[in-house]
Amino acid sequence: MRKLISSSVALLLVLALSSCSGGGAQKPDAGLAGNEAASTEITTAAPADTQSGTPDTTAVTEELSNDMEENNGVPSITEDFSGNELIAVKRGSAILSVVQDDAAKDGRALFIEGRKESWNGADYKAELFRGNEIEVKGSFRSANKAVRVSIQFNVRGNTTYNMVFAVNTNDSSYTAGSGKYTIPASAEHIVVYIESDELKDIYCDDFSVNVCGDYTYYEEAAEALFANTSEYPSLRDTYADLFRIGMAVSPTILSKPQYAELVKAQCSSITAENDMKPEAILDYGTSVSDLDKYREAPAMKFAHLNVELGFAQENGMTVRGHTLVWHSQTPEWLFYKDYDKNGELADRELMLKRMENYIKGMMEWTTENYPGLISAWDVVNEAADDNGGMRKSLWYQTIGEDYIEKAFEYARKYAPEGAKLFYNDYNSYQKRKQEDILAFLKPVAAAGNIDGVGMQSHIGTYMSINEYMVALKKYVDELGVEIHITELDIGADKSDDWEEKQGKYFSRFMKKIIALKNDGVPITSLTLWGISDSLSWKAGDRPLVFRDDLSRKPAFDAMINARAED
Ligand code: 9MR
Repeated sequence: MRKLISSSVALLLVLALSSCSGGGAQKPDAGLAGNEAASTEITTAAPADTQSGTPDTTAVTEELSNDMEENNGVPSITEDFSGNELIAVKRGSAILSVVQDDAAKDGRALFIEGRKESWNGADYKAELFRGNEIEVKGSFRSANKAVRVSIQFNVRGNTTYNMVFAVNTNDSSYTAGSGKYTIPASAEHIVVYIESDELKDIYCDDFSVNVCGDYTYYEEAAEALFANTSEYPSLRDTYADLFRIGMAVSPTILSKPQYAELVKAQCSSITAENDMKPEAILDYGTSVSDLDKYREAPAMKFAHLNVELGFAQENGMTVRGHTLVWHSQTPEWLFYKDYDKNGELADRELMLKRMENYIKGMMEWTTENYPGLISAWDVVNEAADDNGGMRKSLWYQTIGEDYIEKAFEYARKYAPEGAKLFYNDYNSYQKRKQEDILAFLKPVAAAGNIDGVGMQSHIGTYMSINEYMVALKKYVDELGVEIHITELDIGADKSDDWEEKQGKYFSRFMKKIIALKNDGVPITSLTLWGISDSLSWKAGDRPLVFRDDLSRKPAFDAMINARAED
């Protein structure tokens, strides 16, 4: 038997068949009130405009319906590639075929070639699995270091991408992997797909998607309702006498009244989650159109910034300018002499000019159009290498190890009065990483060119709060700077009472922050990296303070209540 749920909650049958090991009782109405236990992640891999468009859900319904008839009404995708028919369809530029492959179990495998972007690969349409926990399995061989199986779907008009599992691959033999994932009942256009960060070919054998536990059939996506947030206490007001409260936002978020109202009520600061990064600002077409004009000063585009900066201005908020000099989300062409990745890297002098002109351009445009709005700039982001020392980024390779000093020197030169200059990094509470950061920031501090350290704080309930607080204070003591907590999210564990545990952790974390502030440690801003769990870049860890329907998690109440006792 199976259970049918349409958006009006008409239901039929419940099914006993469990095709996924470890499957337990389901939450059939998860998501009807928008309170999905979703675990989604917006990956960095695919710019929104290059993701494959809306999947053809009619086709999947037919394909899977046939399969369901043979499987007591439970959808199931199983491909061993023994025939020539494929359930998989190409994703992006990938080309799919079934090939003979001696390394494969039955000598045949799916071959994925022609991949031009990391998200290119093979799609499996998975609409009928809506609202259910699924288990995905597959075996892969590839010269890429790893192959990932991910899921994509839309909820409330936002597309989310999340990893289901990844396997480390090698070119000679197959490596099997599997992962489970609970798809929200309000999800639409659901696709499970094979991808890889590297672009080499991928072989896949024995791919399957099965339901864990009892199957519930959702005829259509459950309506994704929002909670009424208008009566919530305000973080902005609660912390007004201590520090600013911010959130990372995007134009999509701000275009939806429910999100925008919440941001207005809760925040005194925002950070553009992606729009102020070099890849959003630099204009390749114009830069290469006239090399004589743009060689030293790459062309820049700003119009899109009006959404986020305009919103902040209208609502009396400040903005953290994130970020100027970063190894990531900075187009590679910027580092080549003629902006041509097949040509020579630019030399130090040329890159210094480009860096200076880029920083100047950002400061000038924002000051002219939004005077006084940007309260802080993340001048350099993530320059410390996870394995120690400085990251050998293209900035480092082209300019040398004083590129950080230079970036701050230029930032100071062009920053308007009052705009603070920050270094921003993740895991910056870890001892070894902190030593590296302090080492390269000391000359910057000595030159008087840095005002603050941003502790990103993508953490989890495993982290030692004490270690974090000691590190925070050390930045202040050794560099004479102020502190912004710039990207706070606290991943939850997988236990049944994860929300309560996470709430308690938020409570302990915030109480310590408040205590430090009350002791005179200059913590001047705290920004949450997003609004609701499914929209977080780390959605699988459900790290934020609002659920997807914007109902408040214990973490939100913990942030409010932490002030009651100080
Ligand atoms: O949240 C951002 C996500 O939407 C982007 O895809 C990703 C790309 O790198 O960047 C995320 O934000 C990062 C921030 O800019 C710097 N610190 C780490 C954040 C999470 O990856």
